[in-house]
Amino acid sequence: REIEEDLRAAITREDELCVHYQPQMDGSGGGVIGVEALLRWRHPRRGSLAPAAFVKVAEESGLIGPLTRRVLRDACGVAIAWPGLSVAVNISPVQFRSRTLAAELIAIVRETGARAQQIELEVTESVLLDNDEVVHSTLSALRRAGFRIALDDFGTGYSSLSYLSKFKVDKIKIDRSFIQRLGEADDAAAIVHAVVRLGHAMGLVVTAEGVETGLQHAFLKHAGCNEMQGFLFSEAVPAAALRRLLGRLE
Ligand code: G
Ligand code: G
Ligand code: MN
Ligand code: NA
Repeated sequence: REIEEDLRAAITREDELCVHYQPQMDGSGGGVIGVEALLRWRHPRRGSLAPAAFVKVAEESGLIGPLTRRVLRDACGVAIAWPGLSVAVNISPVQFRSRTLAAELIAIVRETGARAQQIELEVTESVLLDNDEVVHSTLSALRRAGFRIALDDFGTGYSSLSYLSKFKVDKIKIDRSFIQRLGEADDAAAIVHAVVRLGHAMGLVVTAEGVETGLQHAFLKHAGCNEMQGFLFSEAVPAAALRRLLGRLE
């Protein structure tokens, strides 16, 4: 496939793939506590591509590993430049089939000189559904190395919830579909309240994604949500623009 060939080439180049960073805010208004790394591809002919257009191709063609290593290296640079921030990196469920994932990620952090304690790995619920020994040992090895684990898009998978007691994670990120329906549908408010309580009862940090309005922000703050991320605060920006953005959000 054409896009696969282009992606293979882009990974070896400096200028096409770039990592943008979206700030994550302290829920009670204490400013920026972290950023999430989000990949962008400036395709020579197709223009700027969002991950939705190429992450699946990367997963199917074995390129997701090299792509993630590149994102993590960049993220480690940001972590070193901003010692007070946590830096989140998305890991594809496909990558958990590899027995060498933990060792690879640990090696990159060591090479760059970043601290794993500053890096958060975002994984989706589907990863934990395969209650399998590889996933279990990978997640334990990563946590032992100091990485924090966040459950991304929480509530959209087949949430059996039993996995929450089988796998130790640090954070849940409530999917933006629930946040977007706050104020429109009573069930969304009930679900958000329940997830915040569930998370806190299990000693987890609870983040809301896709916060776009002041009303959503106020609701989430009142509900006790610990962290928030969304266009209300900022979209993802290039690392070079972070200094100015963080200054503005202080
Ligand atoms: O960045 P957007 O704004 O379009 O992201 C869309 C989706 O792509 C999200 O689900 C996000 O988790 C995923 N995504 C963004 N960057 C990466 C990445 O570096 N690796 C993986 N596996 N997914 C990513
Ligand atoms: O699945 P993942 O959480 O990693 O997705 C991050 C995606 O969400 C990125 O595509 C990012 O651009 C997008 N995003 C971030 N904030 C908002 C928001 O406030 N509203 C919407 N609609 N999308 C957002
Ligand atoms: Mn994410
Ligand atoms: Na998400």
